[in-house]
Amino acid sequence: MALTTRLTWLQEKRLQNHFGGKQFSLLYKASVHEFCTKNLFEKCCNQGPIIIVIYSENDVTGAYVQHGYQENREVPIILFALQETEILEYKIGSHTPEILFYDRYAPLTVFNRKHRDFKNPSAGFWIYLCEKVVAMSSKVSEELGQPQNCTASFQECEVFRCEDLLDKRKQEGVIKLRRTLLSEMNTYEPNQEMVHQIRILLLGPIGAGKSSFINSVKSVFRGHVTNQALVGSDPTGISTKYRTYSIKDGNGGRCLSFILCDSLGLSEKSGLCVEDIVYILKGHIPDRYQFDSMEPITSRHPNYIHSPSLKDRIHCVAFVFDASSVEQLSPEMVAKIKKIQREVIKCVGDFPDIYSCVPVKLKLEAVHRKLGFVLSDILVVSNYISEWELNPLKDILILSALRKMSWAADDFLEDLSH
Ligand SMILES: Nc1nc2c(ncn2[C@@H]2O[C@H](COP(=O)(O)OP(=O)(O)OP(=O)(O)O)[C@@H](O)[C@H]2O)c(=O)[nH]1
Ligand SMILES: [Mg+2]
Repeated sequence: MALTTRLTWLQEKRLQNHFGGKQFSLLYKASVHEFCTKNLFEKCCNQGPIIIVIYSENDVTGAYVQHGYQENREVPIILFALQETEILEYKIGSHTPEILFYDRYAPLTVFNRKHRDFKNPSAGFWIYLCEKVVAMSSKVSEELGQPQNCTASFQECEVFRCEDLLDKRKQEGVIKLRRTLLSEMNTYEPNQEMVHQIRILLLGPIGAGKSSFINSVKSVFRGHVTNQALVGSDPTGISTKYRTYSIKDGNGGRCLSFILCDSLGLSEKSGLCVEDIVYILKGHIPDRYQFDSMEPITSRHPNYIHSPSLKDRIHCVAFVFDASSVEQLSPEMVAKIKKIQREVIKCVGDFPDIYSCVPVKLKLEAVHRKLGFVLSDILVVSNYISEWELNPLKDILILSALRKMSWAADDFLEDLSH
């Protein structure tokens, strides 16, 4: 299921303005990541300020955690209720954000300790994530305009990272850089004029964000958020066909000089087979080819490209990883990726591989440690997944990644021409 918020556009804008002009990025959604506090804290730890939103039948309530969730650190928490015309709030002072959550599976002693530790018991606001119940003390109910001693079941819980909007000077700088990058990629022409368009293949584990990256690139050039490639979460992979996407300048404009190629995700047991990767790299696999994770393509396939030319080949490979789970890649997956990397080097040459991840700087080190690639080749992007509008900062990351990929393809073409 795609990670999209339940907040309406208006609700999101009102909350963003209320908490000082923030930008929201959805980190956790209970119906996707399970109603489980462990998952919630894993996704939301060290992300800076966060906002927790609880959706009950008639109400939207929640908590704004100004300094974010850091394990066992006390931070100011503001409870809120989103009303028709206003947002009611109640500051409960400094607490560890864990104080808000009670997991059914936590031993009773933890629950008791939590309540005893709560310095201001009148400020009670408890989210029973597993049971989908939110409870408030009478003081909180009163302050938030809720029925007295309110205990309500809820359907959804979402947590967003809240980023500060930039001041005017920085904003202008970002917009200028975005314009420069956009024009650079709009006018980009492959090195050596050996091909008209470079082909960039995205590889990575199932659910890493390959198709979302393609949608993000398309959105940047189209000028509004668009979702052509199917995205979502499915253990066996959402994208099962080989798809090549041309990128157009604006709506229906000319095709730009790069094609992004999407494939079936990698997985320990099934997923994309290494043999098929070699066929893709050499240009034998046609657009819309339906992968079979048990058997690679053969030359008997009706659309098999028998004599691929340079334009059909892959000129750059970008590995995509989800930064929130890159540390948990299994040894089998790491071994598979390293094997693929060796194949890529054999077929495409020894040019830098590009790694795209969501924006958590520390993660770069983790990817570097785990897979052994040069830090400068690891790029950070944040895809358009639940946004309503384009964001120049996101665009800069996406365009910079694309620019680096085009440089890598140029290096490859230059190598061939010597
Ligand atoms: N928070 C966050 N979530 C993302 C980002 N990019 C993708 N996602 C989410 O990750 C999930 C998988 O994204 P996809 O783009 O379908 O991933 P994929 O690699 O194409 O997956 P398969 O086709 O199944 O192999 C979706 O729920 C996306 O909303 C991102 O930059 N940030
Ligand atoms: Mg996909």
